Amino acid sequence: MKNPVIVTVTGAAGQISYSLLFRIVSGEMLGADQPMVLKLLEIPPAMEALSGVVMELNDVASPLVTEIVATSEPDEAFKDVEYALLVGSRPRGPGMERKDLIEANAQIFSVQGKSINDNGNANVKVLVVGNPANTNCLIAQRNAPDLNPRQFTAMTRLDHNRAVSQLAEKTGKHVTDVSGVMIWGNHSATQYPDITHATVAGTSATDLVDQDWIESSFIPKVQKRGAEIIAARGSSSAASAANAAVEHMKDWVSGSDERRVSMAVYSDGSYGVEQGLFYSYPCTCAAGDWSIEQDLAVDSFGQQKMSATEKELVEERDAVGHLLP
Ligand code: NAX
Repeated sequence: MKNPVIVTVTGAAGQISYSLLFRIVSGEMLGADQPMVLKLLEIPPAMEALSGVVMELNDVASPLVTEIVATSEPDEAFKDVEYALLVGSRPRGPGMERKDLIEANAQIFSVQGKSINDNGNANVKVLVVGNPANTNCLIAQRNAPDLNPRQFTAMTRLDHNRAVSQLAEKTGKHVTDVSGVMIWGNHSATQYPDITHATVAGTSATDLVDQDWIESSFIPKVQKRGAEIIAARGSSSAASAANAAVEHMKDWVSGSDERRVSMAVYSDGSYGVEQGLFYSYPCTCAAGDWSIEQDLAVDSFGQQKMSATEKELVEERDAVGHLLP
């Protein structure tokens, strides 16, 4: 057995965590031979609910869990953290504008970014799930000046998986036949799900579906899938989001075996995107690191979509500009 690592999950009493934590303790994220200390962060009103989640985690009797710490103190939760999954965030309340939501979350993610900077392991890997995920990630990263911006990522893997599933369904193939799908930009309704370099059972996806389906069905379906699930289920996607978080972290840590995955990462200016934004790119992961796939041709339709989602990220960043160090 390896030495235990420290995994911190925020929003640990929420609905995504209710799936996520049980997948983590089963070893699906870091491997069946990787023990862990689990640190769970919540806000004080949710601590009682969190105690119930801790009871259930104890009742799993996972051989991989060496200790569980439940706390409402960020500095305690992020002490020596090696893998931080920032799931908790402030949901939109009645009468709250998008700008108010971004600002409320900016407060949370600036505190957490600073705490990770001051208390976490120097090699910590951070995944932001809580919305608005890309901008929350930016805020956390900007508050962590001692860490490499590459240590911060935001989740667009659920969008990626949704795109894979839609393309498989449309072409009558299995999801394992689909490869090379990618999500560009923001985890929001402006994201650009792109199949121009995807294949289905070895055939170019664009030879199998027409542009009209891509523009009027596929792209809006992936962009608005979250809303479709809320309308049907009465609450937002949770188990599929937890699954995506496990896959994102697993690939980042253990490699994606040259598979293309989508991750919102620190922009180095690739594809003309403004440097420093957290923008979803096609990535591959190896040796505990990610890299942006370069030199993929982008057509004029794609360029327009990529610019629109970049513009939204710039607006979100500017809305919290006064809170960025
Ligand atoms: P829930 O409202 O069920 O749970 C959120 C939890 O976070 C609550 O228990 C709350 O008490 C806690 N929390 C709030 N502020 C906190 C703080 N400062 N520190 C620690 N915990 C805090 O939401 P859930 O359905 O679990 O979703 C969590 C977040 O994921 C939301 O922001 C949601 O919009 C976002 N999502 C992101 C997705 C993505 O692909 N990036 C997809 C799924 C999901 O929509």
